[in-house]
Amino acid sequence: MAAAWAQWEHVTKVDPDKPLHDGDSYVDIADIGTDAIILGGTTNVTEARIQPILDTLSSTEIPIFVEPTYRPTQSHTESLSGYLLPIVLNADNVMWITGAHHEWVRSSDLEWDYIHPEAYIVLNPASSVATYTQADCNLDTDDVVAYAELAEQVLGQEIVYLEYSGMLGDPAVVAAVRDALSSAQLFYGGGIHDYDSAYEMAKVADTVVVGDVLHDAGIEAVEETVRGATDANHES
Ligand code: 1GP
Repeated sequence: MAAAWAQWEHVTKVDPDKPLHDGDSYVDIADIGTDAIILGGTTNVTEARIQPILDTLSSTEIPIFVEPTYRPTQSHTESLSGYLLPIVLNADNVMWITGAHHEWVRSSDLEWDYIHPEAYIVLNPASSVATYTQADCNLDTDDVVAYAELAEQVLGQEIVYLEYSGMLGDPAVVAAVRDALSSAQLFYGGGIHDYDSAYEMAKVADTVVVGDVLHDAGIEAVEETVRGATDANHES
């Protein structure tokens, strides 16, 4: 069976720590053509914050995954498709490579069918995720490509995630990474805020992830990014 994310072109990342834009509701996100919702953020992605959002989305069909900052023990519910567990390959703090994960595995029985790792490469030194994980973002294209190959060929990762959170990345780096991957799905996230930025990054990544613009500008702006990603993937 193909992985859930194999057909994802556009994903909306909802930060449970940030309010939605005025007048928006979670349910509306399901209708804009985005392929999945990821509930994720650098901190406070806790069960207490996640559960009410899952409850609100229970009437929708859209796949919903959580990038937890808590031990992912919540049993599978109808509205939750699974967990995506970030491993930050260029973190200086081992906590974000295997540390927290080791703790979680050690302290409970996890439902592995619903837990999928993502190999993150964090590339915006000014982002809170870079600060939090003490990521070494001083990487040239060859360094980034090497991390991606390491993820796929050595660590067997099925998702490689180029994380520029808060800034638009370099499409040449993204293209170089995609060229180097054989079958891993390349997620790109960071700074996508309109049709053009979504189009540009969807041309070089398999899946674009749109986050902050949802909270800052609202669902209509995210819908524009869906159009950009769709056109990039489907124009002849
Ligand atoms: C963040 O990759 C996502 O984890 C999206 O980034 O918030 O900059 O859109 P933005």
